Amino acid sequence: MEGELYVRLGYTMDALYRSITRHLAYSLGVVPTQASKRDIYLALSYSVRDRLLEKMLKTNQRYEDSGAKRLYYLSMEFLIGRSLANNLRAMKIYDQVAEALELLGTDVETICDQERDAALGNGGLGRLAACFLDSMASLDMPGFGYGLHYDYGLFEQDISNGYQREKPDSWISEAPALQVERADAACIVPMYGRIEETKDKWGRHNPLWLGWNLVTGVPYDIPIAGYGGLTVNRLRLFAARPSTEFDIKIFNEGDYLRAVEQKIESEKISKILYPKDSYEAGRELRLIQEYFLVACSLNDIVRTYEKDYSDYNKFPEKVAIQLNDTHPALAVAELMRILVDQKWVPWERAWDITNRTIAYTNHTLLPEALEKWPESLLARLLPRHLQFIYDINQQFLDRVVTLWPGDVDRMRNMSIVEEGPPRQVRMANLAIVGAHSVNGVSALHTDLIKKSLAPNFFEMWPERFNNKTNGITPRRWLCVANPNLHDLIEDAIGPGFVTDLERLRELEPFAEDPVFCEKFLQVKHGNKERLKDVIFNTTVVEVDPASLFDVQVKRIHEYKRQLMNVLGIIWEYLALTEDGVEPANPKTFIFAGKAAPGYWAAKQLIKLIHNVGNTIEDDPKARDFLKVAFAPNFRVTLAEQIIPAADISQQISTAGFEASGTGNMKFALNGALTIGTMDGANIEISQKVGRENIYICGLTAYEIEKMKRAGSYKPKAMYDKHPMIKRVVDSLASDRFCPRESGLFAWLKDYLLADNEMFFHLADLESYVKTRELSTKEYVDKTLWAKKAILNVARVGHFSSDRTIRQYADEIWDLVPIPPTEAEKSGKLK
Ligand code: GPK
Repeated sequence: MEGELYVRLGYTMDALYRSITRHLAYSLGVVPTQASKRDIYLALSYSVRDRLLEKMLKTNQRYEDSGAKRLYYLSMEFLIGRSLANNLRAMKIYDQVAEALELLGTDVETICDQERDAALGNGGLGRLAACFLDSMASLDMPGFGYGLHYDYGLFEQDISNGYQREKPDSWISEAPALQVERADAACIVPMYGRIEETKDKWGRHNPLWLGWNLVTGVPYDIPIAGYGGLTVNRLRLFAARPSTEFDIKIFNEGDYLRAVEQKIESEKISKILYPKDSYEAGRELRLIQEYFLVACSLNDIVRTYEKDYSDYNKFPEKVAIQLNDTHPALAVAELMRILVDQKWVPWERAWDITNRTIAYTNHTLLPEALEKWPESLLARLLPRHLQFIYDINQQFLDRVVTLWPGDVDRMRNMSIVEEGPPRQVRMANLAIVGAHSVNGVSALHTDLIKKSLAPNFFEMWPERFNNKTNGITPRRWLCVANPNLHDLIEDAIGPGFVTDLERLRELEPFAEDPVFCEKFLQVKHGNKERLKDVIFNTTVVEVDPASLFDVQVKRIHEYKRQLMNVLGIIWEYLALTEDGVEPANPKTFIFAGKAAPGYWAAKQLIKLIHNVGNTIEDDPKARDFLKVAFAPNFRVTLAEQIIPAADISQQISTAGFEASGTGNMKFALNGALTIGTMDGANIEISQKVGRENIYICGLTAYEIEKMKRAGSYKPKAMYDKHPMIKRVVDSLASDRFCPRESGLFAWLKDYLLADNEMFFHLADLESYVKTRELSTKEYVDKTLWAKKAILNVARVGHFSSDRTIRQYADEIWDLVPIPPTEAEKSGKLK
């Protein structure tokens, strides 16, 4: 039956071949024999896009017919990476395409390798959004992403003499093969202007927002294929363009230059992704971006709703809006403004609708990442929204006063507007007050939200707070990234686990099967060989696949403690070269990650990693046992190459700081063992895989918090007491790792020994180093290692983003799947 269906769908090798050659001729204007790899990549992408768009239209029709509720995921970031191979796997045409490409004298891997990453995100938060889109489509759920169509994604990282250099990432050239422009669905966004206080014909207070500037939002749709290829949802990204109406007016007034200036100003809005994973205080353009996303999205959502309904009573039953962090929190004010000012819904009723529609996910407790915008900026940019924020706040504080009369501290603490100077609007408070659900992203993180971030809100609305532990899509992080492991598992337990990841449990007995263990280790070795080439081609460092690959890849941030990893490496280096203690197995430390361009300490760490690596490489006593490689330009595609090759996954954040982590899940799914602190989702991972199959070290969040409060962390005392800690820290203060750049790392000694050192590096160092030693020792016993790694794979199914999305759908969104009809399944639908 499958064969016949493929004919109807145009998914056979023949049909795909014809489609590729047609696109070569008619979309690109080249003859097949003269086509470059890039041409073939584009022609294939267009062929895939044709088929996805067809399914997207059918999916949309199915949703419309069902009248089902829809979920809109508002996010400033969607870190998609490459799409082609992922789509070929989802549509199950990878093999047919491979054959068709052979006829064109090339191969599918080479062609997929032509694609550049869509890096429309910084890290975890953006990649989570991309995994969620994949899961919603794979679960046949009407869930759609809304984001910004940045011209420039996250910067590209070059390394020069160990220092990070940033280069712009012009993603836009890649976009046409992935998306369709939907000029028909463009919208107009007002900003700036003033309020005129008027009265309506009944004499009621009627403020008018006048004199605004207009910007046009042009949507681009990227099809998101669910696994199996029948449900295709869309990610809608808005680009800012000058409003033609406004333009024409100025042109007509004869002010040509001002009109052109205006045009350039408007287009700035979607020009670039801000490269910081916490927000940029006071950056006006960033606030404009956030508002632009919210305004375009809500316009679209309301328009879609109005196709079927003439009043707003059913809005919360047909629409759910999830805010990915506070970046789109202005949605609370914008939805109120639309309902009250444009749809004439009474304020109280509008508030009820808004609250029942919107839900908010918090992703961090870091104080510097909590968004606050100056009231003066909002007054200028969004005067009408600010009025709604005041009204919401007034109403809310009235309730607080009734519940806790006279508790001024509590009021000050909970107020959406923070007393100045300068007075600021707290976006987290706005989101918590405006949403019916507030969720954290791991059990520990949610607990800390309740206890330390927002205890007063939790006391007021305990039922509002809930946990949704993050997950990752097994389609990308297993099928695409590690096809050989996928095939090995499928041989063992049969198909179906890719959409039902808990079924990996069936692998458990194979952990005792020597033949399976041997094959498992072979797959890992193959992946390490593949990574060896990637590293050699980008760094000229030659790594040995027989060594233990110990990997830490993620944003460079003090709380993630790449520095503690380096201290561990120096410890092992000194032990080896000065005390003659060899590691149980040769080790390769692999790092990758970007530092925010303005984050000095993070950039110094990149330099330190390089210099420590060079010192070791120059030392004949050390170089056969230890090696350090920093792979430049970390991105989704590099993660897909590194993670399947890892033996050890380092997840060593200061407990209480990493909200969840998702890299930890990707590594475990690919059979790496975790060295980790009791932070974020590491805790839940350890519960699932079993304490004996993970290396846990360091203080707990509770212990850290206690020491902080008591002021009892005394790193200098630890340095004085522990000779090895002293040697490691002193080596940094010396020029040992910077012989040609004297004094470069001296600051690190002061940093590490300061009583107010926020991230407790030295407090965890000894426990960490011991744990590393144990893991290296156990690595030597291949049978033991394979068993533990396989048990990690077998028991990590819980962390599929399918599970996460089901929980969001059941517990927050009230969203149900709308599966393909029989006609869609047979491909007979016209
Ligand atoms: C959290 F607040 C933020 C942010 O601005 N960017 C970002 O990537 C991450 N995050 C957390 O740091 C991770 O612990 C978490 O797994 C991820 O968001 C997804 O929830």
